[in-house]
Amino acid sequence: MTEAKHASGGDRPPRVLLVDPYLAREDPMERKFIELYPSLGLLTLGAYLRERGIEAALVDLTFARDTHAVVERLRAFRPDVVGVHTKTLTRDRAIEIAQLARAHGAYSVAGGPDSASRTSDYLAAGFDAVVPSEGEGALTDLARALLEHRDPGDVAGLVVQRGERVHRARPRPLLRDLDALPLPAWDLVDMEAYLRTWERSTGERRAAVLTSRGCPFDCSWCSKPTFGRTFRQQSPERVIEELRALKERYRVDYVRFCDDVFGISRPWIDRLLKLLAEEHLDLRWECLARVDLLKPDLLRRMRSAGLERVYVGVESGSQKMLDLMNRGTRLSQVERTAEALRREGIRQFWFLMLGFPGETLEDIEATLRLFRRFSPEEYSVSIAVPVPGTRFHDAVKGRLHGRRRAVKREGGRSLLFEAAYPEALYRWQQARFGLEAALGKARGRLAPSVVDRIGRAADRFHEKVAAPLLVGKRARTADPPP
Ligand code: B12
Ligand code: SF4
Repeated sequence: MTEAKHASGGDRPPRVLLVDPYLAREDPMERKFIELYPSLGLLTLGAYLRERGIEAALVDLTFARDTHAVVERLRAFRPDVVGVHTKTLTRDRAIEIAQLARAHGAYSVAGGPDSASRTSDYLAAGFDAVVPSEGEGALTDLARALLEHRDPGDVAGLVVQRGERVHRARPRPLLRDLDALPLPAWDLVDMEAYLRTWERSTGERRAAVLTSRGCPFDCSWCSKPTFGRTFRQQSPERVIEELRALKERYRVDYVRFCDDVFGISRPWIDRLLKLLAEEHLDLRWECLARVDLLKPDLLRRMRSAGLERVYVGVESGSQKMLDLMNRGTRLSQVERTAEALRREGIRQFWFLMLGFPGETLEDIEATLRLFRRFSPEEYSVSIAVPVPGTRFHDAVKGRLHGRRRAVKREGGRSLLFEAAYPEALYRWQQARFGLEAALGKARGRLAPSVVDRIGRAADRFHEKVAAPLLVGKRARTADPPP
């Protein structure tokens, strides 16, 4: 453990510097889908600390060029604790920040999804501690413990290195009442920079809101390192309070609900929609939801309350694959929802996945047919990523490709394990979805016969040339499902 040099006890409050190491300019996906929001986890942590008399500052590297701002803040703010939010994408920078913290005599703690799923790696790489679950209570107690010279290893919810051994303090129960959380401390980041970016690209002032924590479903490939299979939600009244604050303080006119799954409880969403109508907040919004929850009558009411776009995890056009993924959805529900969305004029963004164990070329064709039938306005088709801690990962861990490659090329663009077919086949299939999407958009502008001719020619090329060439010798007929 590093002694926090600045922690002298006495009267002054503890100081915590939070860091978001995400640098948008280095994220290849960001250039494609410009989606910038400050981390709600950090904003809530900051607000929670302040409410308890702890001084909190935040360095948000999203718009930065490098980590210079962290060094400046370390010097000026002289924190007792530096708390870094972690994602796989930002792992190296998070570790660099832990080293900077150490050099400035501050205690470093990591939290967020990546450090939650590989806690000991973060400790070995230089972090003094990791909070692998909910951060509010743990970070508050850690800051106080350091100032009072108590052993951080005794703070519930923390994981620390003790000599050769990774020591897990007793677990901390999750907060029971999310309504008791303060509003996010938006003033800790440059909200105007985010809102201006959105205004430039969409004409709207967009902000993110979270109404729940966790997800009770159990898809085989889903990694839920921080909250596991738990689920808690704020009251609709508390959600309205946050929306009103965003509207009044920042003139926000479009909201992204960032919940893993929005509107899981029907009475909850019914109440929220009623309040939205009564409050006349005049917001447009988007959310991510499941096809089994989006009943047509609900979609109509959501539309009237300002819903513009829904992200849906369609994943596959094959019921067999949905079952293997333990998705818990039926193809008939996908069809019903896609039709209702189109009827209501709500944009649909489909998530699709290729390469999941058990998938054959016929299953991929079924997905493509479904895609062709509904032509969603937006989509993302990724190659299945086996994330550590998931049943999918367990099923393929004996045939993962090298770690360096995995870390460098993660994100659904590369094949990270030995799947049924070679990577080139999946890449080619992704290109077919791209062509299909372009044809979908061309419908209405080009004569239908021309569009169909192009589509059939592409299918023939796939069957006769590409597929036989690309399938190769490695095709696994009996791919064990997770
Ligand atoms: C909303 C969201 C987004 C939004 C907003 C991102 C943002 N700035 O927050 C958008 C769409 C922009 C987005 C983008 C990306 N996202 Co995202 N996103 C989410 C989502 C659905 C919710 C995040 C959230 O707000 N959670 C709620 C808060 C309260 O939880 P939290 O952030 O985990 O924080 C709590 C604890 O983890 C802990 N904690 C967190 N940080 C810290 C730090 C310290 C010091 C401590 C003590 C505790 C602590 O305490 C917090 C409060 O209790 C999660 C899934 C999920 N459920 O977490 C994925 C998720 C975080 N995203 C993910 C990814 C991969 C990305 C992208 C990299 C995608 C890409 N470009 O390829 C980008 C990165 C962008 C960025 N700015 O970092 C992955 C991360 C996986 C990983 N291991 O890295 C997740 C887990 C989804 C998944 N299962 O794959 N994302
Ligand atoms: S994929 Fe979505 S619905 Fe499935 S377990 Fe994960 S968060 Fe829940």
